[in-house]
Amino acid sequence: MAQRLTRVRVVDSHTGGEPTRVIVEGGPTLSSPSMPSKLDEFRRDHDYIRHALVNEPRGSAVIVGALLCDPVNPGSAAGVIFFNNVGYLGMCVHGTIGLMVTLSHLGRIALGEHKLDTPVGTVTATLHEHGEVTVANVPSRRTAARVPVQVPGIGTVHGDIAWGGNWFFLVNEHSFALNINNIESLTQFTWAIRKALEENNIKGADGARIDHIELFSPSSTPGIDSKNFVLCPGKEYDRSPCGTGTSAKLACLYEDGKLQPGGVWRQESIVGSLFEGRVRVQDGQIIPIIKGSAHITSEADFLFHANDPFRYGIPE
Ligand code: PYC
Repeated sequence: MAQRLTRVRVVDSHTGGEPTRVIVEGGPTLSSPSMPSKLDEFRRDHDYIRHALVNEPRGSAVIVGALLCDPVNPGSAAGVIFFNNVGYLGMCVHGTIGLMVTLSHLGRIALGEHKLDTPVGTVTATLHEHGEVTVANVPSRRTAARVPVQVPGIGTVHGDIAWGGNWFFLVNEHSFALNINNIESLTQFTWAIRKALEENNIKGADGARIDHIELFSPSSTPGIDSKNFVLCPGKEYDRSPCGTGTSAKLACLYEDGKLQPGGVWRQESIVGSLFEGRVRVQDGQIIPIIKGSAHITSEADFLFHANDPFRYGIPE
């Protein structure tokens, strides 16, 4: 393989325990005119960079990467494409919170509102003091309620299908304790649901694959509305409450008449971190508003030596 990369600078952060790795120097320049076509270009021409940055030996299955690119809409500060161990995300709220705190750490943005273009729409992120960020996400919606799916070895599981910037299957009725000591069984259960959705051809709108599975239970902490466990596309679980998953949840709550504009939904993650969610209804669309915070964990230069057989990651 010809050497294509020599040095890439990244800044790492975590949002409620979920890591984000932002490429701040040395990444590819994408020349396509729209965000979906920039994503296609990244996937087609530079997928090895995704693989090299988030997978072993430099990364791990839990890391979400972010590539900054030129904005496509006048008034937007930047474009951003999020990626993970197996591919690309439509939108990522924990990643947006991490990105904002990273840009502030680098002195590239000031406190206040900034628009960011993503492959699935433009979001508005507001940087507050002390690493807090509010994200007005893409319009979210539920496309089907209480859909039954036959899960081998388990039986019928019911879930809502909703969009929050990625596609989610949201399950309220199950017998699992949402507890950090129970990660292995939660992963097996949600992975079995994910496979059953595929085998039964249960999809999001326009035949989209449902690649995130979300379980809910009441929280044991007073004042917190719910605790979740979210399985991400690459079989890792989200350490944060998952902002796009919380957006999908907010859309379901609004549709069920359980959350009105002005109300607050406090969503706890499986590791105990918190997002605060609200909805705004604009032109008949549900806009989820998610608030969380991020912390910078490192700055690094990744090196790609021509004699390193694993310089672009361990081949899949
Ligand atoms: O916060 O939207 C999110 C997210 C998606 C996947 C991991 N985190």
